[in-house]
Amino acid sequence: MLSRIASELSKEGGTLVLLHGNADPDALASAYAVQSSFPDVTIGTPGGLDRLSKLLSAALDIKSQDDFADVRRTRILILDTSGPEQLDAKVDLSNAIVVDHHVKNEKWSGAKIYHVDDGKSSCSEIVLELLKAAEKSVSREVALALMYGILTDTGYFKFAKPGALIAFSDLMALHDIHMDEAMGLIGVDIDISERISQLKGAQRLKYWKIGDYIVATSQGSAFEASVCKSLINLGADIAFVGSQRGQEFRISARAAPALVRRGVHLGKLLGNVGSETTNGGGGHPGAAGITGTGDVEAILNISAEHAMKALRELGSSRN
Ligand SMILES: [Mn+2]
Repeated sequence: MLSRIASELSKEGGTLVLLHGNADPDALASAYAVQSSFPDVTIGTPGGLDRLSKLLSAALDIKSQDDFADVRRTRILILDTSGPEQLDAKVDLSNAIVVDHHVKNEKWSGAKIYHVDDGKSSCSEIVLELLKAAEKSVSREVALALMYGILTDTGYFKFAKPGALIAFSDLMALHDIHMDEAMGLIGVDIDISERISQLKGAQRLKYWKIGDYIVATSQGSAFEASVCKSLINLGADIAFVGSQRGQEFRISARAAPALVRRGVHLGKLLGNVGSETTNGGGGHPGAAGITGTGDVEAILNISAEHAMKALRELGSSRN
């Protein structure tokens, strides 16, 4: 299948690569590797690039375009996109090659070629195999991009399948790329005002111990979600960070992933706090928020009470 895709991409007329909306580094790295290896490849991003992809594109000077209406190419190659609804563009599937690592999706069955390998942690690994099948050499820049795609799609190897580590180590060895270079490819420096908010959040921290668990609250004036994450990194299991603006308050909440796996749902929890206090709360299991009118300290305390009750019901032991 991969050698058939390689021979299609080598034919005349060029290829328009399309990526899912808010394209992530795995998608962009995959497209860049194809662009560097096959003739006349344009990268189209109908739904734009996400924050990290913008940094990756700046770091490696990867050219892509949101608007490709004027681009005339013989074939379309869709990468890293789990379904047509993720594409933000209408395409003629009968002329499209789809390469993906998500679960097989019947909606792609109309494609000219559909290569899906959900045994892979990233699309970058599949594209690396494609380049090998086509006997293309992998430049240092392409290697770095694919490594970054693998890193970000596996949560820095936390969710990596064995193949991701093998592909990554092959790329390291190929160009003598060290781990710190691959990991530091994108400078995600946190702005000083955000770091000061995190430090102030730690300064104003209150916490409660419930068995083996810790619930923390804090107050600030900005970056509530980022302060929450830093409190979780400091050791809290659940963190609530709020700010007051006149009569209005805003609170962000985060829970450690292990607690989410045990059934804690902060979105529901803050939904309950909201209906008790006639404010609007909700969100995901591990990340939620509540906004409204009232005293932020009072709402933080009520939220912490709810969290402590949830933890007691869970049983106080981590195991
Ligand atoms: Mn991916």
